[in-house]
Amino acid sequence: AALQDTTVIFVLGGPGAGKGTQCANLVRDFGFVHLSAGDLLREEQQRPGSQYGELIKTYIREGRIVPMEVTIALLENAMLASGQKRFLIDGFPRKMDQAMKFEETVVPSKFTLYFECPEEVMLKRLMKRGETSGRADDNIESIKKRFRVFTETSYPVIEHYKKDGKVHTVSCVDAPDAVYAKVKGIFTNLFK
Ligand code: UP5
Ligand code: MG
Repeated sequence: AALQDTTVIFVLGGPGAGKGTQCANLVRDFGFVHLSAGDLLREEQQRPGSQYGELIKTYIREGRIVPMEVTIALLENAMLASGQKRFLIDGFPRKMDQAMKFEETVVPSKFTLYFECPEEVMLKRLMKRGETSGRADDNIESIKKRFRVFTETSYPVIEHYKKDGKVHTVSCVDAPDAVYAKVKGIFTNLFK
C-alpha cells in the first residue's frame, strides 16, 4: 500500500560485476535510492541483538542465499524508512521464489538492469578488492561458491525477466566510466 506508486529497478549481475559501483553513479545523476541487499544483510549481521547475526554470517561466508523472509523485511523497511519513491535494488532477487514474493508483497519491478561479466574478470576484481575490503566472502573458496550459486540459482531469475522483455543488459568488462556511459544512456531515455 505505502509503496504502491514506487519505481523499483532490480540491479543484477554476478559477484564483483560492478553493481554497487554503477548504482553509486545512478544515485548521483538520477536521484535513486540505492539499496544493496548484501549491504543490508551485513549491517543486520553487525547489529547488536540481531537474532539473525550468526545465520547471516554463515550464509555469506558460504555464498548461500539467506532465507528471503529476512532479506525482504530488510528491503521493505529500508524503502519505507527512506520516504522516497525510486529505488535501485542491488543484488536481489537471487532466486526465483524471492522475485515472486517481492513483487507480490512489496511492489512489482519496472525492469532489471543486468551487468554481464565473464567469471575471470569478476574473479580478478574480487581478489583485488579482497586485499582491503575485509569482506568475509572475498577469498577464493567463497568466491567459487558465489559463482556457482549465481549460475545455478540466480541467473534463472534474469532469464525469467528476459522472457518478459524486462531486462536491459550492459557489459561490465570495460572501465567503470565506459560502463556507466551505457547505463546512463538507458536511464536518460527513461527518466529524463
Ligand atoms: N570494479 C567495479 N567495476 C569495475 C570496472 N568496470 N572495471 C574495473 N574494476 C571495477 O565492484 C567489485 C570490485 O570491482 C570493486 O573493487 C570495484 O571497485 C571494482 P562492486 O561494484 O562492488 O561489484 P558488485 O557487483 O556490487 O559486487 P559484490 O561483491 O557486492 O556482489 P555480490 O553479488 O557477490 O555481493 P552482495 O553484497 O550482493 O551479496 C553478498 C552475499 O550476501 C551473497 O553471496 C549472499 O550470501 C548474501 N545475499 C543474500 O543472501 N541475499 C541477497 O538478496 C543478497 C545477498
Ligand atoms: Mg555489491
